[in-house]
Amino acid sequence: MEKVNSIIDNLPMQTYKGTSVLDAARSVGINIPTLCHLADLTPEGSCRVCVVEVEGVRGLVTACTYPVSEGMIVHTNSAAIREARKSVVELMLANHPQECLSCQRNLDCELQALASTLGVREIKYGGERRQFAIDDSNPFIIRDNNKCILCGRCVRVCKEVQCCNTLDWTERGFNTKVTPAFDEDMVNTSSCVFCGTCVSACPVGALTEKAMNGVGRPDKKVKTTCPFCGAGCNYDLNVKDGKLIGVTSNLTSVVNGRLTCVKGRFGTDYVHSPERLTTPLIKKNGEFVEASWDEALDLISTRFTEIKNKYGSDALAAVSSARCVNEENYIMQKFMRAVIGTNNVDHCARICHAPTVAGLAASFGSGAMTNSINEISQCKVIFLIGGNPTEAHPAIGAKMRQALRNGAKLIVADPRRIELAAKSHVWMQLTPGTDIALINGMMRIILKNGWHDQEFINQNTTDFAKMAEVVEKYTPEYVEEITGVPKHLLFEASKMYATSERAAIFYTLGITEHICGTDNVMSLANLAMLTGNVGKLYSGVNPMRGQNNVQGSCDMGALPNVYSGYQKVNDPQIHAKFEKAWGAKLSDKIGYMLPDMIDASIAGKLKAMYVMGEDPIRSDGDAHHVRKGFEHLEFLVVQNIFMTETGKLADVILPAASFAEKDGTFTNCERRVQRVRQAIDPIGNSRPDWQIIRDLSNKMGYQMSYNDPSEIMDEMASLSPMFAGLSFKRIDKNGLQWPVPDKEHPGTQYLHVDGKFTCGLGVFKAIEHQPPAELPDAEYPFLLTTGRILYHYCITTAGYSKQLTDYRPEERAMIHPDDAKRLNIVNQDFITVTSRRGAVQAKAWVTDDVLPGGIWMSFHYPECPTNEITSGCGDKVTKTYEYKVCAVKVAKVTGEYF
Ligand SMILES: Nc1nc2c(c(=O)[nH]1)N[C@H]1C(S)=C(S)[C@@H](COP(=O)(O)OP(=O)(O)OC[C@H]3O[C@@H](n4cnc5c(=O)[nH]c(N)nc54)[C@H](O)[C@@H]3O)O[C@H]1N2
Ligand SMILES: Nc1nc2c(c(=O)[nH]1)N[C@H]1C(S)=C(S)[C@@H](COP(=O)(O)OP(=O)(O)OC[C@H]3O[C@@H](n4cnc5c(=O)[nH]c(N)nc54)[C@H](O)[C@@H]3O)O[C@H]1N2
Ligand SMILES: [Mo]
Repeated sequence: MEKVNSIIDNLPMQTYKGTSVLDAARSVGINIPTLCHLADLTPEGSCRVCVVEVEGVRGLVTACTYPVSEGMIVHTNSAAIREARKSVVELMLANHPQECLSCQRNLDCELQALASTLGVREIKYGGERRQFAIDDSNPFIIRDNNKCILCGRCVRVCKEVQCCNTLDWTERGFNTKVTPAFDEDMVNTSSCVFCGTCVSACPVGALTEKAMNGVGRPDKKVKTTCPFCGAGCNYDLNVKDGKLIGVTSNLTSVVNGRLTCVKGRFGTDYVHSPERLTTPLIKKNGEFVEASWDEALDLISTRFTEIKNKYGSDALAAVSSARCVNEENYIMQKFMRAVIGTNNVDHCARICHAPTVAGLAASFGSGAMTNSINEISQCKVIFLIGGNPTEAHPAIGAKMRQALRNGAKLIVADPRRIELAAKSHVWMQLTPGTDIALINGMMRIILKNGWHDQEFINQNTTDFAKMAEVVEKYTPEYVEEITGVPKHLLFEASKMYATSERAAIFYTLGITEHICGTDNVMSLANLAMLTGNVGKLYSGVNPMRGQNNVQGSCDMGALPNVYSGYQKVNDPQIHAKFEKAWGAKLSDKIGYMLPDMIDASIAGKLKAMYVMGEDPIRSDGDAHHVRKGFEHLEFLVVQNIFMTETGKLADVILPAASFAEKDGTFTNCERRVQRVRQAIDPIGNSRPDWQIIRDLSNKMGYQMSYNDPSEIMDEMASLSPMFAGLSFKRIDKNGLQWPVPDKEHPGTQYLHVDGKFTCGLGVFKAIEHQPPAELPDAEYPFLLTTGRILYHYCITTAGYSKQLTDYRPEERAMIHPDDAKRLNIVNQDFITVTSRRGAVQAKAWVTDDVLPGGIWMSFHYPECPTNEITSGCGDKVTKTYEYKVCAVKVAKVTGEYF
């Protein structure tokens, strides 16, 4: 890029051509004030506060929009400039309410600060006050247009960052204002997702967080990693008097910048829910009674030891937690392995992305997202299959919309018209459970048209011929018959994906939660290898991992077959290494997977369980069966921040501290290990999970002496080659993306560089279509699919966020208008959805976003325990439940709602 020389306030400088005067000045520490400009938005020059003088140019120019050029001489602080800025601010203040003291932004207002810097003391102009109605129609944001200075930052944030286009200008002249379409309340506009990013951009008190109004300024802000999804956004927890009062953007966040979603910004109020567990509980005569930590841990230590001595180590099992920090997962698996002596440890990856771990490991040698979140907005072609990031990974969804703004092409394969399907170039509305046929069909078209990358295939892969042979029978006609996707759409999608120089695949549970989940994942790996779309920027196979730390729980070895860093428990050398390091006798027998634990308990082989941060009775498929498994146990310990359905069956409840109350790290879906920082003291008598496990271990006679989670990470890094370079110090600022093999390694933005796969050659798999375990029939004619909505999160936590629950209080089951009509169901009617395993009731949401014959429900609401009807069948390889398909019947509730 060409460089130019200029002089700003007598300072000679060299900058890139095209740099604005504002940026050039800032780069050498000259601060030009502005109210409408933000570094991450397109400059607009609307507030005119940043005016400067350019020699040879008449009048003043706005520094944020004026580019530097060769030989330019700029003055930024002359008397004339100061006077001009003062007038601008005086005019703004003239029709701005004079209630600074009662304004939420008092002392944090850019207009107030600027007025003070410019020495504006009195308001010269007798301006008219505007009389707009205040919009507080929603639980999250208050919009007060009277305070708006029309800088347009919120409009641009909404357009350019969240890409929702909710806010825009309406009216003209004095009445100009920023509103949602048709000047509606925010709650009545369908496009607002309450991400609150506009609030982060507002320089004054026109947009504020409802919950933070009247609370006063925070005592401190603590940067941390969000506890909801696996995108790994960072932000500041605002703390006052030892309590969280809200969340604000932290612009140094690598993944998300100022962007947040509604849960991150407004949902962490669960931390202070009155329902939090605050003291250990021991069940006596069927009732929980409060106990001291010593009593509770002594009892667990005694019972675990008895059961181990009586039935053997494998009669005990633990469920670790993808909501807990890495360090807690590491010591949980160490506890089970070194203290109890079993590999029976697993966690919710089993019922989520286990097929990703297994499938990508088999195809590429490494079971994680190949590329990075910040590449997304620059992608040329995105193929989104079986994932709904708008609601499940909102920061990623926003980056996909940014890509669309930048001209990217988007292909979506989803049975529902999700938000991104509506915005896509090709939407393949396939029948659930038919992805292999779809991908095989795409590969056949690509091969027939010669769009594959033969060189990449020859150099970097093996078993191509076997795959190509199987694919041959997946003609467009055959694929249309299986998937319902018209031939021309399959062709368009194949062409778009394969003929672009680079294309990236993103997927989630629509791929993994099937009896053929691992095969589905390997099919996507086939497609990427066939077209050479892996091992370079803006490409790859990218599973969006679900829970905040599900990547980390897997990495830390909370799995029955591997230690931290995916080191196999049955590899003699690894086994010997860990026995030596931990000074314990370890088992080399692969442990139970989560669904096996349930079956083993029913079969009388498993006698005790320790469940940390998971609620299997609500979250696992076929809940009745799961409950039976827990009922059969002799002893159950549940460690959680709330009482859960599984907790109700426990013998001992241990109250844990939430993410806001402890230090540690979470690993997001792009393999980035980031800090979680303690902002407040543990609530009540609760304790961080790592301390609880450490203390229990010490009671059981195995010494653990960690004083800080960083010591746990150091031990983990010393034993796990792929994480050897990690330490709290190194990840402090931006985190690090693994592999990080040594202390100097900068981390890895994308995997398998230049087609050099972790496993050597990438492996093509020959995969045939496999129908789901349970398909609709005459008795159960509907196909039920389950998943997520934006405003709720899995089962427990978001339910304790008052703000989120107020907004979306109940389950709504999607049903197609044709079916609804036939069954005499109208929107908001109560319906019963019944499967072979049970029945639940919910309100109907009549919409053609679902296919005829399809029902779509979430599993978020305790009043509607969806998993009482889902199937208990699972993926052949990893046992991940087939949550995405089962057969149900539907009826309008005519009698009592149960
Ligand atoms: N708001 C919110 N966000 C969350 C969570 C939450 O509970 N709430 N949970 C987190 C967790 S744990 C996870 S794992 C992720 C999950 O994130 P996602 O997997 O994106 O979420 P889902 O809604 O379960 O399913 C995604 C999509 O798969 C589609 N689908 C269903 N069956 C099929 C199929 O057979 N083929 C194809 N191609 N598509 C299909 C559904 O229509 C749905 O739109 O979200 C994380 N983020
Ligand atoms: N029908 C249907 N069912 C599904 C799915 C689906 O798509 N459809 N998806 C599945 C998927 S992908 C997943 S990941 C699972 C999720 O299933 P779960 O993991 O059971 O879901 P969560 O509600 O996130 O449970 C986490 C628990 O951790 C607790 N918790 C939060 N923070 C902490 C902490 O710091 N310490 C401790 N000790 N506890 C904490 C919460 O209170 C909560 O009870 O659900 C699965 N179930
Ligand atoms: Mo998940």
